[in-house]
Amino acid sequence: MYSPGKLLSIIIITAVSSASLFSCKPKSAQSAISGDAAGKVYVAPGKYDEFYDFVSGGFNGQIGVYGIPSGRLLRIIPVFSTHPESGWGYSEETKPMLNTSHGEVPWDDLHHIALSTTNGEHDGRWVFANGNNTPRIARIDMKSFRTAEIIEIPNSAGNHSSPFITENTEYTIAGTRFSVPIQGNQDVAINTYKQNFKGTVSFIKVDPSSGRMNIAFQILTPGVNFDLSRAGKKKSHDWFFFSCYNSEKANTLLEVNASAKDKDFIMAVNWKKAEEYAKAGKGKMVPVEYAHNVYDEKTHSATSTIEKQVLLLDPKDCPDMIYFIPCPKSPHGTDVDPTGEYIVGSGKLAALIPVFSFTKIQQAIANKTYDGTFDGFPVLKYEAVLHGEVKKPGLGPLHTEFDNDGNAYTSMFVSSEIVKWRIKDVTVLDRVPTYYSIGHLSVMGGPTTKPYGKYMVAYNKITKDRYLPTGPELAQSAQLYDITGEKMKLLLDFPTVGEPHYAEAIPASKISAGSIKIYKIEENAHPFVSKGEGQTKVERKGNQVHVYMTAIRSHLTPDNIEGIKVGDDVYFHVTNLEQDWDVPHGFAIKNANNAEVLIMPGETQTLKFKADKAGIFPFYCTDFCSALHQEMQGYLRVSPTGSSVALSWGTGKTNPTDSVAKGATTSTKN
Ligand code: K7E
Ligand code: CUA
Repeated sequence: MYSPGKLLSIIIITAVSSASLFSCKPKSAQSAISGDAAGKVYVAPGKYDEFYDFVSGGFNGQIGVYGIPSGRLLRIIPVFSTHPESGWGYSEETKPMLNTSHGEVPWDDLHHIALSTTNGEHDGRWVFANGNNTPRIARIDMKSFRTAEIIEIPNSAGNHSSPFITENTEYTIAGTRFSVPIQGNQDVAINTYKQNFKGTVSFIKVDPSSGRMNIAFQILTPGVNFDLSRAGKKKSHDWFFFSCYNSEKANTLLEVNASAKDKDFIMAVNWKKAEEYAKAGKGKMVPVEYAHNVYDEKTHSATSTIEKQVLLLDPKDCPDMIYFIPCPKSPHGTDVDPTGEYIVGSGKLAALIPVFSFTKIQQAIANKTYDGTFDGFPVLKYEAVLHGEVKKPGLGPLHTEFDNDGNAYTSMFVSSEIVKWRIKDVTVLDRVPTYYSIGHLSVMGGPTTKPYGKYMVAYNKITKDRYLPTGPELAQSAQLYDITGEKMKLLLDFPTVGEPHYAEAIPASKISAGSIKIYKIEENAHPFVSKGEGQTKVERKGNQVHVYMTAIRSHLTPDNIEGIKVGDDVYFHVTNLEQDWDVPHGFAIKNANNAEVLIMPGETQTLKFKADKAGIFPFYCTDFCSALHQEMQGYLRVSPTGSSVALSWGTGKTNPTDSVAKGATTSTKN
């Protein structure tokens, strides 16, 4: 408890210190652009970009895909948020993807991207992304640019230090930003934090051929806040590093109370050892509930399964698995260089950047060069594991990326700049302003064992005067830099969708050739598919009506449907019969409490419509697919409950009610 006087002084200190935490504007706001900048980012009409950049959308819950160096937005991939443009989360097939142990959660806060790697290099297969709020990890297929799987993380809250991956994508991981009561009675007083709140880090196994995720094990940890993490590489392959703040274990006014200590920690986990302990039966299966949602490209449908248990390792039973490394002042990013030897901790409030040596960490462990314990875990002696400190780098270091020449690039939130420094002798080489308040940054291939370098992108938190005003909210922004020379050079500003956090770019050549163009209609195993207009029909099952519909330029079959009654649920199962690239059809119906569905060639998607009033309800194709797209339309007749209008349907007949319940379909020719 604080005395009123002390509390007041804390508040004053907070006010003063937070003022300095707000970013300061770089002095020369109009940046020096060299004459050749435009040429370096110009991608001529009809030409392709060199890199795909997968950019987190933050609070929009999606991923934006941009071309680099042009900064052109190529695609938005819906992940944790419903997306009316494509019907993601609105179609019957995709609704299960957003299911959780708490039912449908149609939004999340997506911060981090991890592209799958083999031997530490991009393999062009999957993109992993985290949902912060309702802990989840998604896997996106780079062939289809679609979310293929979402797994909920139990025993977790605020899944922020996620979904970083090991070198061969053996695991993707999830660490709790919020510690919470884990297992047992969770209805406890918040001020019992120190006794009752714990963290966990989860290791999610990724099947090497299918990409399927499964929670292999979780590790119970002290009740700190895990912020970020990175796997080791090469010599440090077996290790994972998690930055944590709030080692004070405060549960209120963290702004002050979690900044009390001079140092927090990076937690080093020997995951190989953890794997062995798990295999040796050291863990305990504990009851949980979490959703595991998988999208099947053959049935064009997702399933959601609620899983009931998870393997929890208590480090008390698993010696030599976890060590704590002191790290100044609430570290945010913890980043591992391409050689795997250096681990960079970025203390948000620190005036220097510590660089730790993996070799020294191993020596300190072997020699037990400890500096006491934290919650019973050995704390390695700071000086013993330190490679060096980058002195006076700037204010508010957040994240570090690397090139292939032994240099590191650290984003400085408070002083709004990127600082380039040499790892070998921790010497600052160059600095460039960012506009403004940079969060993450991304060097092409920066987190791999062989960074491509060439470009670096800053993802900024504030844009202020960089774009035309658009009311109270301004464009989110990224900035592209040329890093081929000794000096970093600003090339381009480009707005992004949502709030960008981490992003990762991959050479276009690693993905573009494998990109799916169509789904083969003969492989369509959707239970309500119509593989030709001859298979279209309308079936009533109680008050459910299933419309087996097809779409092909430029008509829907059937396009006249009668015999629907108020109170019916009508399911439009629309199959796109096209087998040409880039010919989707859309489907929407007047007054549906729903979005459209957008159906790719060869695919089936279902829109549910509740018939709640009698009348005529027009439907149409929403995607301008041909010269006669505007004619791609039809009518649904809804009659009062108990009406005797028979179920009938067809396309190309003037009076479908003539064809009674058998529903002889007369289609126009293919
Ligand atoms: Cu934006 Cu990675 Cu959530 Cu730093 S975190 S900025
Ligand atoms: Cu099909 Cu427009």
